[in-house]
Amino acid sequence: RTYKVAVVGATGAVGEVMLSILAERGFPVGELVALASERSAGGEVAFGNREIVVRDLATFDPAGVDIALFSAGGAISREYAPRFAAAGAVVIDNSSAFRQDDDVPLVVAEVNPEAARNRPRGIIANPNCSTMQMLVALAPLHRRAGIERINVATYQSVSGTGRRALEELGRQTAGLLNFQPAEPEVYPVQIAFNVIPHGGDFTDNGYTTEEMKLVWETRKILGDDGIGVNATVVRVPVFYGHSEAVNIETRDKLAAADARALLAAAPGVEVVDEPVGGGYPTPVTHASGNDPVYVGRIRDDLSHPRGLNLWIVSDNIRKGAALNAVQIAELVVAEAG
Ligand code: A2P
Ligand code: 11C
Repeated sequence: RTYKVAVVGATGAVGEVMLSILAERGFPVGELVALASERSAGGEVAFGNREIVVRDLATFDPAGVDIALFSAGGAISREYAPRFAAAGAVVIDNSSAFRQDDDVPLVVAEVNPEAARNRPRGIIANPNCSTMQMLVALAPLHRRAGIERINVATYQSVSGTGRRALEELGRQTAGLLNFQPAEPEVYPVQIAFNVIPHGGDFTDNGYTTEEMKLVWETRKILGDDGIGVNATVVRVPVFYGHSEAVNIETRDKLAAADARALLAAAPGVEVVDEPVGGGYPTPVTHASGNDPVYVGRIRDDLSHPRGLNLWIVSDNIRKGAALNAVQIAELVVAEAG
């Protein structure tokens, strides 16, 4: 059978890639509905080799939608996702609106696919991009050696912030090269030729929301509240692809060579780890536009008997958002047999 699929936020940085991945993977779409705000209603978005007219979410009747992929921000999800679910759709939500709710599963397709089946509210949450790529790589190591603590510093690209941030990086870069001052709008300070230790919003404990998501999303997805996560999130002037310098401490010793072998066999992972120039993944050389989570720089921690270092890079819009959402939709479709 085929499915009526709605993409909410179809004109956004994630939404447009959801559409292309649905087409690329040959998802059984009977009818595709592209939804966004009134501002872009009437315009067109690409779906495979077709153009689809964008419709206004506010006036759309969700009756008959089988699967809805949401990526239009938390406020839109909070308002509309329950309405789509009530109308019978399975909602796969890319925002942070429902991720912490006990009755909403938080699913990484390669890590805890079975969790997608138990969705009492008809909503499945898609994790944050930085958690997503980290856990695709760490879950196999956790299963083998028991991760007790994760220390992570991220290098997150501007596409994670959305289309306006992509434009801001381009505009500031071109401007500065032409001796024009950078005028920050999306970010609080200049992003071009700079790094900013700030992702999301600041919370009461001094950490940012992007940092705290790494803490509790990791525990929920791995089903282990004992894992310690120490995170620093940094925004860097990269268009697509998040990078992460990760140090783990495991219960059992996991040597770098063993970790490399485990990762080489892990679903969704590609190991790029040669100790020579270019023998490691970067956003531009590997991740951007591609599906895998790339892992390199796998090293024993010289300061800790059960410590291990890794460098994890992935396209935040693909595996970090749109691809995993479509993989969840594939899990839902597979349930039907
Ligand atoms: P629109 O293009 O009409 O503003 P990004 O994360 O790249 O900024 O994209 C956000 C997505 O969420 C866009 O598709 C945007 O549509 C959509 N969106 C934002 N506000 C609304 C709204 N009030 N109703 C529906 N879609 C919205
Ligand atoms: C970023 N990870 O790079 C973010 C954006 O919770 O889904 C996505 C926010 C989220 O800023």
